[in-house]
Amino acid sequence: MQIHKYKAKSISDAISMVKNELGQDAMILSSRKINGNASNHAFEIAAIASNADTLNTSSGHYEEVKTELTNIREMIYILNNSGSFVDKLMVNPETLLIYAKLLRNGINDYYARMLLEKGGAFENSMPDNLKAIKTQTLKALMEKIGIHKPFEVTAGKQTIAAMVGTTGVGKTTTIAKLAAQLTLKSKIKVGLISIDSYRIGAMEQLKTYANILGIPCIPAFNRKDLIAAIGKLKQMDAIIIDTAGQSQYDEKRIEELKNIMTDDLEIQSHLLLNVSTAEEEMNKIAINFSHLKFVSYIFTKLDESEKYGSIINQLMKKQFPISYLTTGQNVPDDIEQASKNRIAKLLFNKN
Ligand SMILES: Nc1nc2c(ncn2[C@@H]2O[C@H](COP(=O)(O)OP(=O)(O)OP(=O)(O)O)[C@@H](O)[C@H]2O)c(=O)[nH]1
Ligand SMILES: [Mg+2]
Repeated sequence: MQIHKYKAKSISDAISMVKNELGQDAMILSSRKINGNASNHAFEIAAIASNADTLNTSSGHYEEVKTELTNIREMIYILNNSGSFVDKLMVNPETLLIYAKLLRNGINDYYARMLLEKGGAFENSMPDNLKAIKTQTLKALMEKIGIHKPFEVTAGKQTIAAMVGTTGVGKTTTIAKLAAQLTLKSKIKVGLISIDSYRIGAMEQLKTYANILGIPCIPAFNRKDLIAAIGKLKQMDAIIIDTAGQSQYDEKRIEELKNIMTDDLEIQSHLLLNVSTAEEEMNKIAINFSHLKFVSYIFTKLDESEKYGSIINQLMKKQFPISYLTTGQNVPDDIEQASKNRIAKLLFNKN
């Protein structure tokens, strides 16, 4: 396998030289800036031709090379389609790897650029190595996102939380996980209320969990019932309210729920979002459910996705913090209190 080296004034020129001489599928092994002078960058790329001779080693190695090749194609695509942003990326060429990783993770292009910018990745003073750029980008992310802890009990003050969201997003299961963890681990007294007059059996699901835990569970079909149920549970440290799943487009039903959980009851709603929901749809859900004045996001079903960009995109919008992440169907284990470190890992797609 022969390694060829190419030097050029810009990385795009160097890549063109590689493509011309070694073909479209040439594999780039490394790229580096060889002149620190800001006004006169020079780049060196090391590459090999991608013919069968170079790939006839073990199948493990072949797979590795194939992945690398896909990544290189993706980077060439990014370079060809980023307009003047390419110049910024090339101040520290390692930035390109991070940028590609963010986009692959489903991070919105706008936020990917913003985080890199805020992290100083385009500054000449930034050391051109992956670790330094990643650390700064993560720092930029951490400054942008907020964490909420709904059940940090302040002495004498009762917490009333409600889980709201679209059908099947995981509201009832999440309540069961939370009720179990709060009751068993945190020794917090929890009572449950179910506002679901739409689905036969909805109450039964919640009641089953409540019976196992030995905690109260009360149905409520209207505002009067809800006030009475809250009254019955006034000795509890926390009340968690389950609500019927709503379509984000069914404004009438969202309004109905708002008329049951009126502001004076001081209920803190949390909006559950499935991580696999497309960004545009997630935006609509957040906007339409905002009538319920939710105070945090709970992202569900992380175990069913390989990309977590949707979480970062939603949190970067900065309106609401995140409280929990759910990672599977097991009650009570598959739930985690969100933390900045956990979200930081998700940025680079580590679950
Ligand atoms: N894989 C996975 N499944 C989950 C998770 N959370 C909930 N589920 C599953 O999603 C399905 C729906 O969960 P529910 O808790 O009934 O959802 P819901 O939001 O209460 O549904 P409605 O009351 O019908 O609106 C069930 O099969 C749950 O086991 C999760 O984090 N990961
Ligand atoms: Mg439910």
